[in-house]
Amino acid sequence: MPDSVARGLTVLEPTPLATPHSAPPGPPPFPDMLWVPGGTYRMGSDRHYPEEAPAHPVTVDGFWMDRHPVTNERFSRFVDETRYVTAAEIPPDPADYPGARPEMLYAGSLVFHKPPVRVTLRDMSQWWEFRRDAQWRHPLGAHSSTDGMERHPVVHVAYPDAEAYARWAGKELPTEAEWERAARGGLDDAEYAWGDELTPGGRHMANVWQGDFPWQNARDDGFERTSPVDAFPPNGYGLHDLIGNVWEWTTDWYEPRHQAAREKACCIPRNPRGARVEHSYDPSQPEIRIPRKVLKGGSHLCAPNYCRRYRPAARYPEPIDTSTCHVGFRCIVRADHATNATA
Ligand SMILES: [Ca+2]
Repeated sequence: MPDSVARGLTVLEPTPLATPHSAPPGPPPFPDMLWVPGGTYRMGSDRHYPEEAPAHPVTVDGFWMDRHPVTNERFSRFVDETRYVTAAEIPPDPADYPGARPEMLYAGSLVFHKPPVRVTLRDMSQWWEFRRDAQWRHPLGAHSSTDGMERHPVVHVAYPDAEAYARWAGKELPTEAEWERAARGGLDDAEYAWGDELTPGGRHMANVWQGDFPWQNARDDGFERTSPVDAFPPNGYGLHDLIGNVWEWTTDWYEPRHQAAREKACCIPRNPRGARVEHSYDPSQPEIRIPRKVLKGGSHLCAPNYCRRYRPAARYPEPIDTSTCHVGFRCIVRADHATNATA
């Protein structure tokens, strides 16, 4: 009998969900991929920024995830083999940007520069500069290179660039729910990927910003800008750098709140895929119809005085055409597709 009886009413018991791949169905499909067990966890947070709320249960199936963000070394191999040209190297079509300033309609990318004095935190143009010579090979502009940064995450990649890489690699990009499941590392109620303290015992667990953003970077964690992808300890699933260093693209369209919590087991979203594309446009720029994806993980520019988004629940909208010096990505392989993958 599937039913239980309470106060004379017949109440249907929820049908147990099939086990969502809690254990890996086989060996990893590629080197440097680790298993993230499927299951139900609380996604989001009610204790921080409003876009993270409400915290709500979701279920995701298990999957393999890259141990760390895609590095310059790996991205270079992709470009060498495919001759791929990234968005930052292609001038934008003016038709897509009505009213855009002419200086923005060139190939290029956004580079952080540290202002020499304290500035208002309400004006991002005080620390973001659109550079016509910035791209993944030249992260700070033409004068810079990635020499010696082979193990740093690739940056200045727009969403289509990340997708193209994933296709080439035989992998996929994660959903927000998958990414957050991975970042929590099994500590589902913790604030951080490693527990409830930002720097347990004074130890820096991720590359973020110490000091007064954006003009004083104390570099207590050892890094002013990006860092090698395994410079900090892994989380409970063995994954490095989900928090800090660079933001990471997910496949979800952004909307400024999570869906309301549905606590009944029958109604918990399974493998949610985010909002609808038409909900993702920036309401403060209605003339620009560039949809926005969810970024996760925070970056080396996240600071306690400005952007405390170095937590698994944190999220940020990014237009799919935008690239910067602090956004990268990593890939996954879902269990269903692993049998088709080749090493
Ligand atoms: Ca740092």
